[in-house]
Amino acid sequence: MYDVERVRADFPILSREVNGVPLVYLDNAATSQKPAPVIAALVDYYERHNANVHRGAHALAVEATTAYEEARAKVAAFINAPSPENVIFVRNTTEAINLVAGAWAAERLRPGDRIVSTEIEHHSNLVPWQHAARTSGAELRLLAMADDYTLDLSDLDALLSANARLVALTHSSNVLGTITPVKAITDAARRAGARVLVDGAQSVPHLPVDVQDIGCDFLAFSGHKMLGPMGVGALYVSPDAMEEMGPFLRGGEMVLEVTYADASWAPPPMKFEAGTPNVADAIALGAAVDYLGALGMANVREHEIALTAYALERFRELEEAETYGPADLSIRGGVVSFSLGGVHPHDISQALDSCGVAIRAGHHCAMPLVRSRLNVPATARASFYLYNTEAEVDALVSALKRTLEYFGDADVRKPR
Ligand code: 7TS
Repeated sequence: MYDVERVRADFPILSREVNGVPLVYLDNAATSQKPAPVIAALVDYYERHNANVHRGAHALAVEATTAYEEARAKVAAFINAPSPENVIFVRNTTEAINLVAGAWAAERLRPGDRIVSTEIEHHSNLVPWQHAARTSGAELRLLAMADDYTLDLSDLDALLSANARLVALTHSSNVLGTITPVKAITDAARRAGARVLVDGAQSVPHLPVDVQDIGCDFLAFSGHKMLGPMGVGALYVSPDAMEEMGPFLRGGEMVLEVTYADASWAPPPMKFEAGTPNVADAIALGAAVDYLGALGMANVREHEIALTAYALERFRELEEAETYGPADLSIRGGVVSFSLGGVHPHDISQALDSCGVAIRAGHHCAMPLVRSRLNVPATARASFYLYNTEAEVDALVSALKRTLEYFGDADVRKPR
């Protein structure tokens, strides 16, 4: 039985107050809070083991290198990568995707090739492909969002039919919560000879993800959204795709031999980790993965489905509210984006903050989706994680009711 109160006790920040009331943290799609073992791993590293990795023979260097490589193995096991060498440490999802754009796409794409992405991407999985298309002469095409906030797959085969080389799609939308059928899309892409990049920023922290089951070539995710520290994330690369990648950054650590005239590359993953890496944060990400593994990702997912169901039910009491996302909770993550009549999302989030409730308002770095497909300038968004409770959903809904009272009927009943 999942004991959310026991989980909460591991997160020191959850016991603090904001504006004189208990913090209700519902901005987990932006970043997650950190449990004590992750914070302890950071402190332990700097108090006892700090040294640069892969280059010293002294005791601290060996300890730091061992712990860093153990963390890589933990992260690899967490997503069922075939081997730790298939996991490259990066700063975040954004850097992971840019690494693929710089090290794979820049080498492989030719004029007339096609990149397929979707209308529901975060800017991090759209802007790099706009640039890759522009610089290579490839064409960027997007799978559309259907009216039920899922991807419209009716165009998939047509989009894949002409020189598709890469499909880059999110596993779970940070705006809609939509969980996409990555496995089916990967199967179709493989048949068409295209590689597949999955943006796992909102899936790896929230549900079981198995790269070998999906069959994708790349999986990008951020440590800070999965209980780990900021500044570390990971890119999984399949063995086949790894062979097609040149280096991304060049310099120390990623070389085998260097002469004044030339250089050769170290084998992966070192080839892609030039310079001193983010050692402490990678080790603490390993501690986060241990924590998630002990809870069980299927349990985390179940908890979030129950909480999202409860939140959507309570939202029905707010007749002014409109929520955006699939009705089918089996394909929806713990994200509830909403509008509240005519109240601007930024006003909603400020009013909620005065009640201790932290949510995000804006375009959520998915400007085309919010503006052109949802047809609103911004949304308010509550996003849940493994430590949130039904009582916190109640606090959110009460605060929204108070917000509606404050802004008054005239404002909120404006026709949209
Ligand atoms: N992809 C998705 C689906 C995301 O939700 C985010 C961050 C990123 C990529 C980028 O992650 P980063 O760690 O490189 O910044 N999403 C959000 C959000 O929804 N609110 O703040 C950040």
